[in-house]
Amino acid sequence: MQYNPHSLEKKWRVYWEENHINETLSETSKPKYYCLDMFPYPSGEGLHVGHWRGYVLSDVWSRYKRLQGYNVLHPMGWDAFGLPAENAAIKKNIHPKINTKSNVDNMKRQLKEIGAMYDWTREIDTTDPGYYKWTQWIFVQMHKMGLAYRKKMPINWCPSCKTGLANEEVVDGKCDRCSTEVEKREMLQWMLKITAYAERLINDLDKLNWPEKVKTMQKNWIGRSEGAEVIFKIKVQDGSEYDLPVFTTRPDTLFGATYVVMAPEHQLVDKITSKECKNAVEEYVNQAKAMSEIERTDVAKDKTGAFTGAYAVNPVNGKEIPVWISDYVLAHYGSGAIMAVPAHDQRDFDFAKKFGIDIIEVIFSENAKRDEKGQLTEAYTEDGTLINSCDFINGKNVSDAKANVVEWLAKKGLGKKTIAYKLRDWVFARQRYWGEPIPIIYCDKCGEVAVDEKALPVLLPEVENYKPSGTGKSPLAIIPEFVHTTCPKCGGSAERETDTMPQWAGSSWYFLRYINPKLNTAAFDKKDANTWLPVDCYVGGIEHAVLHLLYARFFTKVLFDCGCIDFDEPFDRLFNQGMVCKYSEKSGKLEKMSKSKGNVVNPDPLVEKYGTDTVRLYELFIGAPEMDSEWSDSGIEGCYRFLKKSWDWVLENNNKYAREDNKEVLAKLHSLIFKVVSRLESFKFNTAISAFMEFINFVSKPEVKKLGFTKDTIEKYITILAPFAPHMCEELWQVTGHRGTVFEAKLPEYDEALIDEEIIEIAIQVNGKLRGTVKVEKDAEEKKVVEDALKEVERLVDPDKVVKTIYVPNKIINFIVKG
Ligand code: ANZ
Ligand code: ZN
Repeated sequence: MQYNPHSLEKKWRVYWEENHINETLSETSKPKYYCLDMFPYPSGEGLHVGHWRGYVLSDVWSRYKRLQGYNVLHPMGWDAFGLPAENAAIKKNIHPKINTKSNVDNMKRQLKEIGAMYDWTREIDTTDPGYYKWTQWIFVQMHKMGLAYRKKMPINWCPSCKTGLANEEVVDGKCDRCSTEVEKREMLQWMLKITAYAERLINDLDKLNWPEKVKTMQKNWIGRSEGAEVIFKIKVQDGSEYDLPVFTTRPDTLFGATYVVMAPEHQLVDKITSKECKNAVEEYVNQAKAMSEIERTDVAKDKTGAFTGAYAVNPVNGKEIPVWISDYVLAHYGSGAIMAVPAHDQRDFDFAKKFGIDIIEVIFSENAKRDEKGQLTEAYTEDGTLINSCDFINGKNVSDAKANVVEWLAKKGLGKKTIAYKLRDWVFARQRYWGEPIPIIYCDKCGEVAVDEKALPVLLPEVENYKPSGTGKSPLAIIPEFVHTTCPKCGGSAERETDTMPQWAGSSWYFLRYINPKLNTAAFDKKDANTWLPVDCYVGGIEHAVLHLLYARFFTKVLFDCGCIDFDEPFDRLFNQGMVCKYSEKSGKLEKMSKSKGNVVNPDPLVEKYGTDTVRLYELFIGAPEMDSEWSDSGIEGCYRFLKKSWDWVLENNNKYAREDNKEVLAKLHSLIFKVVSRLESFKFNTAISAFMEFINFVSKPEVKKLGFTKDTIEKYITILAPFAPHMCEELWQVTGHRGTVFEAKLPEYDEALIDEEIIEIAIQVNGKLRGTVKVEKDAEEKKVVEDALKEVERLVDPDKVVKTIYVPNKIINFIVKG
C-alpha cells in the first residue's frame, strides 16, 4: 500500500465529523483541558502559512493533551465586528455582513484543511445577535457598577477612519489601522473605567504563567509610579487663593523647586491668570491643543511655555515661585501639574535655561556634569547627598530624604504618598456602523438609561449606507426608526445612543461563550465556566500583548466582581508563536508575511501537492515556535519523505512482528518517547520532530531492519506521532488492526531504565538561588540546556534581561538577571 495522503486525509476528516470525534465530552470523569487559539477576524485574504503555524501548534498540543487523558476543549470562532472588517467591506463595496459571511466560509474551509480537532459545534461569531446580546449585557452590568460612563474629553480621532480611537490603538501618534496621523477632538464619549483596575491588573500578572516579555509590556503600559502629591497654594493677583496638587516622584527635591508648571488644559489656568498675562496664555493654550501627545512629551523638543502671572507657595519653605503653563506637562497624568526642579530633571533644566529661571542644586554628587565655573551643564538625576534643604534631610541620601519629606508633608496636611498610573480609561465608543450598538437610551425626563436586559439585543439595523459620516456621529444617527424609541423607565419618547462598541468588545469575553455557546438565558453558565476556566493554554501573536490581553483581563475581573464567575484571570498560560517571514531581496531582511508586502505564501497549493500532514509538520519544523522563522518551500520535501518513510516502516513490518525487541531498538524507542515528551512540554515542537526523524532513520537501516520490531513498538510510534500527523496515524492505527480513533489510545510512557542515553537533572539558579530543575540528555548541547532551562523559569526570568549565563555541564545552570 502506497502512502497516499489525499484520499486518506479526506476520509479521516469525514470520519471525525460523522463520529463527533473532536467534540468535547459533556459527561466524563476525565480532567478538563482548555486550549484556545486567539480567534481570527474573517479577512478576505484568507489564511497564509504564517496563520497556519499558530493553529497547527495549538492543535498538536491539544491532541497531545487528549492522548494524556484529558477532556480537551479546543474551539474556534470569528471576531467579526470592527474596523478591519468594515474597512475591507468598504473597499470592496460589499456590505460588511455579506462580505464577512463569505470570508468566514472561505476561512472555515481553510481551517478544516489543517485537520485541527476544533469542536465546530461550539463555533461562535461576535456579530451574531445571539452573541452580541451578551456583549451588550456585560456593558449594562458595567453601567450599573459605574464602570461605563460618559465624559466630554479630547479623544484620538482618525480623520481617515472617521472615528475615535482608544489610546492603545494609537501607535507613534498614528492610527493603528491605517497609519494616518491622529488628531485630538473634543467629544462626549462612552468610557470604561479600566483605571479602577490598574493595581490589580499589575499585581495579578504575578499569578500568570506568561512570557516575561508580555508581562513587562503590560506593566509598562499601565505605568505605575510611586510618588507623592504635594499641595502648593497659589496666590492670584485679585487676592484669591487656590490649592494646586502636583505629582512628583522626587519629594526629596522639594527645596530645589523654582517654579510650578500646569498643563495648558488644567482647569485652574483661567482662574489664576493675571490680566497682563491673559493674551499670551490664551494664545499658548490654543497652540498646545493642535499638538499630539507624542510631540508634546518628546524630551528633545524645544521647550515652550507662558507665565500666568500667579505665584505658588512652596510648602516646605514658604518661598513664592512663578506658575507657568507648558505643553510638556500632560493634563491627564498625575494631577496635571508639576513642581519643577531644574537641577535634577532635564526637561525642567532646559525650560529654566530658556526662560532664565533659577536652578538650585539640592542633590550633590561628584558625578554631576559641570562647566569650569562649577555650574551644572545638565540635570543631575542620580543618587547623591541632600544639600541646600533643611536640617532634617541635609546630608541624607535620596531615598531616606524622600521618606522624611513625605512624612513631614503628611503630618502638616500638605501632601501624601500616592501612586500615578499611565493607564487611561478606555474610550469605548466608535462612530462607525459595524459594531455592537451601545445599549443606552436618552430620555429628557430620566436622563441616560440602560436598555432593559430583557430587551437585549439592541439589533444593529440593516442599512444601505454604512460608510462613516465624518460628522462625529455614526451612520446609525440618520436612521429615525433606530434612533426613536421609548424610555425604559417612564415610557416617554426617547432616543437611542448611536455609537457602537470598538472592535475589541466581542473578544474581551469570547473565551467564556465557548462553554455554553447556544445558551440564551445567560452569557454562560456559572458552574460550567468555573469548571472550564481559566483557559489552560492560550496561543496567539505578541501583537496582542497590550490591547486584547489587557481588555480580556479587565472584563474577567469585572465579571468576577459582579459575582458571575469565581476566577479573576482568563488565561493561565500564554504562548506567543513567532511570525513566519520571507527574506526580502530589497531590504536584505526577513519581513513579516503580509498581503501588503506581497510576500504571502498560500498553503492551499502545498496541501494539494503534499497533503495536510506534511504541511503541518513543516510548519513546526522550520524553527523554534516562539521565534520568527523564515519560510522557504524547499524544506517541505524532507517532511514529506519522513512521513512516507514512517508509513513504509509500519507497512513493511505489519503482520511480521518480532516476538521481542532488540535491546538497542528498545532503547531508541524509549529515548524517542522521552525526547518527544520533554520537548513538547517545553514547547519545542521543532526538535521533537527531529527526534522522530532520527528514530525513523535508525530503524530504516538494513542491519536494524533485520532485527525486526514488536507490534508494541510500532503502535507506540504511531500513537506518539499522531498529534503531529493525525490523518496518517489514524490510517496506520487501522492498518495495525485497531478500530476507532487512535486518539482514544494512551500516550506511551518511557522507562528511564531502558534508555541508553543518560538523562540527567540539572539545577537551575537565578542570581544564585535555586529556582527549578530541568531534565536533559547527558552531554546535551549547551544551547539546548539554556533553552529548556529558560522555559522552565519563564515565569521568573525575561530572557532579554539575562546578562550572563554560567553552565557547569551536566550539573547546574545559573542565570544572572539584571533589574
Ligand atoms: C519633581 C521632580 C524632580 C520630578 C526631579 C522628577 C525629577 P514618571 O516616572 O513618569 O511617573 N510629572 C508629573 N506629572 C506630570 C505630568 N502630568 N506631565 C508631565 N510630567 C509630569 O514621572 C514622574 C515625574 O514626572 C514627576 O516627578 C514630575 O516631575 C513629572 F528631580 O517632580 B517630578
Ligand atoms: Zn424617561
